[in-house]
Amino acid sequence: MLIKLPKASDSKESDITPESFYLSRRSLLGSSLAGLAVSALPCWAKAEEAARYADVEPGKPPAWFTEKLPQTQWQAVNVKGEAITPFKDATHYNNFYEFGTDKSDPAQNAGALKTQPWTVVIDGEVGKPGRYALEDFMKPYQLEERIYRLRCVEAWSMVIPWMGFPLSALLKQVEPTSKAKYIRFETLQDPKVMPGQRSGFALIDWPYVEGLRLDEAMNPLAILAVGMYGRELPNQNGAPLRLVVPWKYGFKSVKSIVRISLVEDQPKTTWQSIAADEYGFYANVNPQVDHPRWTQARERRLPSSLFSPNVRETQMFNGYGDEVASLYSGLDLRKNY
Ligand SMILES: Nc1nc2c(c(=O)[nH]1)N[C@H]1C(S)=C(S)[C@@H](COP(=O)(O)O)O[C@H]1N2
Ligand SMILES: [Mo]
Repeated sequence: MLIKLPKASDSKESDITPESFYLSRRSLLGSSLAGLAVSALPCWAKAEEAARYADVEPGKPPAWFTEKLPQTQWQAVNVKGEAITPFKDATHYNNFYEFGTDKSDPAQNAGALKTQPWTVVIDGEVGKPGRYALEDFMKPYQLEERIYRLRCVEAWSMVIPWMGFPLSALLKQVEPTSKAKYIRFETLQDPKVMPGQRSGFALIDWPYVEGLRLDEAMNPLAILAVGMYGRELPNQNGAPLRLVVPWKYGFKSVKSIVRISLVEDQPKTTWQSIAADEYGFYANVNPQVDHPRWTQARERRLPSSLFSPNVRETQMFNGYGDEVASLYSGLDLRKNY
């Protein structure tokens, strides 16, 4: 991954809170919270929220998604006072190498990906392996909305409202055996629609693979997302199913998942295979452990430009230390980067 980090400057924060934006969004979705939400809004916020809502392109959600929306509970996790990244930035500045290596490639090329029907395979060390149509796979779970920071290893970041369900709920469902120590995720492999898989970008041994230790996967912050900004996931963000682990660098959040395996040994992940000295298995956000080629102490919060780089200090575990630090007690985070 290449990077150009602008010089530090004052960061600008929007004065709008994610909570109020989200409640107003709810009302537009026609949820049962709508009445409450509108009356809770400070009147000064309304114009800007309407503008933000206008930024979200409506998706064509599958029926099961719309059915699950009305009961969706939302939660902004440790992002108070930080603005939600505009939809346009979150959907036009992406890493999804299957669709090209430029940030604009995924938005341009991922439209060709067909996400319905979609099959997810559960296998390995589980009592209940299976092969599911996505709508059946989703049946047991209630959607939740989680507003999280996303910190890429390239030192840019966003704040994204995801919709999904806890990975722990899936794990309970599939009954890992006593041998299961790790969870391994695999992205779709389809060179016909994924130009990155046919190009000469031979560094990557497709499919894209990521993994977590089982106790990390059980942490309540880890979710499988099917939506963002109150709609289903745009293809460039990993439709129809992606992982979100907000205390880790973005590359752990594997997109367009087709296979989830419980395994005994630590899976060999894509970025480790490319450059093990630069991208570790843990990949916990850590401002004290620099990437060999750049500092991780700071990040550019999108939207960011040369004139307004919007640089801020990176937080340990991306600001989620209270929730996850105990997973790593006794582990040398310099060695296990
Ligand atoms: N299959 C797959 N998943 C992927 C990637 C990828 O190239 N392929 N890029 C990762 C990286 S480096 C980041 S930062 C995030 C970006 O997610 P976003 O585009 O939704 O912001 O997706 C991650 N998941
Ligand atoms: Mo990334």
